[in-house]
Amino acid sequence: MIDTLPRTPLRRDTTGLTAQRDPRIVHIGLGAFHRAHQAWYTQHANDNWGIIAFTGRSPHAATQLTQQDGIYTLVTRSAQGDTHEIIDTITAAHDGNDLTTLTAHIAAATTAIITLTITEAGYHCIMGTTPPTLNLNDPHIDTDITTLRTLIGDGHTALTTHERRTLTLTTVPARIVLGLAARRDADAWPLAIMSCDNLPHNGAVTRAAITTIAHHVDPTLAQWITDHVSFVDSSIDRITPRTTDTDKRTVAHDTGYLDHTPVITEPFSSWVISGDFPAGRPAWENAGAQFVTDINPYERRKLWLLNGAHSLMAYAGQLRGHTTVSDAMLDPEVTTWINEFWDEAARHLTEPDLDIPAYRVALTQRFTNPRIAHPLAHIAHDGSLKLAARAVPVYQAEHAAGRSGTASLRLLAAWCDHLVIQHRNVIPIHDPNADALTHIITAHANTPRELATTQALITVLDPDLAANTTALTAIHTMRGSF
Ligand code: CS2
Repeated sequence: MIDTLPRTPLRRDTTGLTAQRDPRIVHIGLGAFHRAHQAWYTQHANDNWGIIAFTGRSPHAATQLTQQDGIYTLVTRSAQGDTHEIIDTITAAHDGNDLTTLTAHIAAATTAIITLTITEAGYHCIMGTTPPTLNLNDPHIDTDITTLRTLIGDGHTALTTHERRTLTLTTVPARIVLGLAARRDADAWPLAIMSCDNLPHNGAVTRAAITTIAHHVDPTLAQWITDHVSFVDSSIDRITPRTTDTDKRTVAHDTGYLDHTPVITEPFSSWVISGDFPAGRPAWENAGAQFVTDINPYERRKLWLLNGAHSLMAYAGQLRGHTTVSDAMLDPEVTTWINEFWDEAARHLTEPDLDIPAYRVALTQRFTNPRIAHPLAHIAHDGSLKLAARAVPVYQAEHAAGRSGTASLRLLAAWCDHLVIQHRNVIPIHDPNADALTHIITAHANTPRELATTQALITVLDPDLAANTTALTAIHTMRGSF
């Protein structure tokens, strides 16, 4: 339908953009969130840094963006209306499977920072362990370590260029290890790697994933990484639902440009960063980024209050027939559960700078923006990882303080019910632990509401929690109450 609109193609020459940028950031995970967040901050840092972006899961994103010279429209959508801005910080977009190009850019002396938006699952770490641990039982990691050994490790053989080119690595941490090996060989400067994913201690998780793989391939490389790479923590925030075809038509209509890949986002945005950038960084503070020494309180506030409420709506809200965040917010039962969950979380977010009352008011406004159609089905993905960061720590803090943590456990009860209903409706479970979860539901097909089913599902999320009889009984009792 968009093709019926006679519009000027969105290209650098048609928009008159002439900015020359220094592409000193390599980004992996070219999705809408990166383009609404880090690319926007880099543009508003006003110091001409550019980004070479690689796709995470959908190579198509690179093709689309390349056809538009890397530029796109960012639509900031408030309850009152839309504003449009052309973002031009992405100087090149590549398929993340193109290991030759990725390796060359990671090794380039000009590269100062690698940023990541690869989702919680992309790190292949076991959630909730301190320190974070790479899941070495993950078959993708196992295969990638074997492949890397043929490329850079002790088992290195003289592969032909063709042989090297045909090898694949499916995990992002392994791809980065390959790039860092080339950087070491090129004697390039230290650099920073910064995760922009919703994980607690995301810098430490990234470090664990990358250095553990390197260690299993070539311990001297692991040491080089320890000495030369700074793993930066960041807490990121900007609600950015997927762009729909209707959005594309509206953008073409409103701007006069035919943009095949615009991004729709909310007015609010936040980026809290902690760590060193040994080869420099854009002045992101010019765009409002906050640099702090202790990121933990900010990280917890975001993960528990925003993401926790999102997950609650994704499970309980969908069970009650809602499809978007703003729909679910119109349901008083759902908002009561959110507020109860926020009360529990807020008891453990006591640093005065966090200003929890104002944060809660702002969140309510953001969630109720009726013009942002944020689908709950998408937020519901990867629950076994997300809830480990969003609900379990709040329960643990409540439990340690001698309280029941009922509101946090309700989230887990809603997740169990959601999984059973998905399976019943023949909707595949989207989760890195989907096989285990599906197996449990199938094995308990005649007794989906038995305590044993609840226990088996919660074991996938957190075995210690599943062994806590009081918590398990509370979760089980709340099942079926949505
Ligand atoms: C959401 C997040 O899909 C999800 O899990 O909770 O993507 C959320 O929209 C962002 O973290 C907002 O910054």
